[in-house]
Amino acid sequence: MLAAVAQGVVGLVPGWLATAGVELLGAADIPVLISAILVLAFLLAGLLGVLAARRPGLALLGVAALGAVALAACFAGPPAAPAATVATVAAALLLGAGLSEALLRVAGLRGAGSAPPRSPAVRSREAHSGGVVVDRGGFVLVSGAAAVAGLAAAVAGRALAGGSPRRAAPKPLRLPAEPRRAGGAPRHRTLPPPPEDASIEAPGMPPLITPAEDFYLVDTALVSPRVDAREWSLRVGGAVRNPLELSYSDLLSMPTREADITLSCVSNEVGGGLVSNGRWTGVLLSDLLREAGMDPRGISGDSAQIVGRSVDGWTAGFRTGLAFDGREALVAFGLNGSELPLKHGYPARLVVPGLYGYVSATKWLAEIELTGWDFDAYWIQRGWSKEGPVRTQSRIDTVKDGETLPAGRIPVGGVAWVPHRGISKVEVSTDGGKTWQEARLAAQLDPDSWRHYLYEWEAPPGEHTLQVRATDGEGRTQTARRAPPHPSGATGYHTVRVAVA
Ligand SMILES: Nc1nc2c(c(=O)[nH]1)N[C@H]1C(S)=C(S)[C@@H](COP(=O)(O)O)O[C@H]1N2
Ligand SMILES: [Mo]
Repeated sequence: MLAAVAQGVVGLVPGWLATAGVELLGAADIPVLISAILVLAFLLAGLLGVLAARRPGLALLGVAALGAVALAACFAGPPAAPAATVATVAAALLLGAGLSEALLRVAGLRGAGSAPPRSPAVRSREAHSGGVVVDRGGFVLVSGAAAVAGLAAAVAGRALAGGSPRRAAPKPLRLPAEPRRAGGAPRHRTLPPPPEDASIEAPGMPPLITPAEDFYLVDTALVSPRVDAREWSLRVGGAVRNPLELSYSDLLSMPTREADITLSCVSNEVGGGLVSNGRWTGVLLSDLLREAGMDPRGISGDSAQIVGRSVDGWTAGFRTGLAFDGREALVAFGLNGSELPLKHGYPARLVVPGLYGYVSATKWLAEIELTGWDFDAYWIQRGWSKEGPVRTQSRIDTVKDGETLPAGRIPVGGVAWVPHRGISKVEVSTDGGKTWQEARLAAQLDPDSWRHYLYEWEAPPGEHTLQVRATDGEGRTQTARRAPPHPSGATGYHTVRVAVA
């Protein structure tokens, strides 16, 4: 319920606030929402608190209005069970009322029996208004506590929603049987297991393919939309000659393929964890677009952008040409051999190698619309840059900042990525960037995947500053210039300080 209200509120939060939240908290996602909820809950609770003390009738009206907004938000949003929704809203309102009552008592603003002594100034104001007066401390206490309660409820809501049976391991992906076509290419192209030499084993090294349950998570949905695949359909429309509407089984009956693609978030700080590597199953976006009567020669001003729209109205958009330049842009419905997990976009999502998620990777995909470049999608409206190509990045995983390690051989390794250009070289510095040593690279699984590297460091005692830098498949080394995630992705070298004893 709170999540639905928050969701409703979030849509209304002005871009500067959302962006401020993002810059403050680093992830284009939940933190923004939570800060927005906090601010709003704080303000509303404060206002109602003041009102409750002065004009209890009006405050009740306010609470009723909030209830109405909550109900509206619940029903406006993605499917919710009506009876359960009404019950939760009622329960939440009662709880809220009880809580405010308790808070007001604690703050000494209500209940004559235990009224603490008041300063003369307060008492004179009290005399003026002819009732209980809220002093500044009380205001802050009431609204602060209510805000914290609101946040706790939101977090609990998300945890509860995620903890329900649907969270259970996603089902194995079952594709329709291969139709017999003499000599034809296989309809469902799968990949062999990753070769041994594509991974380097070392303590702290992330697995080459990220398990679905460890895959990073970023979205604006406090609770993942629950989509019934049997009722779901995907529209392909806008400036196309032959608009389509495909059911889930229509989609799985098209030629499918597996692809190893590293997905990352623009909000990822240098060295951060908002990046993962998945083995995706899906239909080539270009196949789908061709089916809809669109081909690379047909791209016009009206069809310059591919916009993905989710069942909950979130949008992301990128240049149409990118679907046709040979990269494996997918409408994906499988991750690591299973159906997409609910929180990663079940039943289908977009994955475009080389683009940050916020411009491309629409989860809970409902519609693909070909439109003009002038349309600004969700995060563009909130001040993030329009194109969103992934920056070349590398991360040290086997050594943690601030660690103390015994002198001797220390494996310094991790991952480097830049879909869709691939990684050709990784270098490690153990003297804060003065000198660089080439690291051993694992075999490249796919240019769209991150690549393991390892440097065996003979570490002498002392304080050391380790750095890593990667060079892409076109020979360009990542920039040392430090930039924050906003507006187009963090740059700079991941730096780790260690003491060797
Ligand atoms: N519907 C929807 N899709 C979305 C988002 C969202 O908020 N809503 N966030 C995007 C962002 S910013 C990123 S980085 C990726 C993250 O995908 P993941 O959570 O599966 O890792 O999803 C993208 N797709
Ligand atoms: Mo993101």
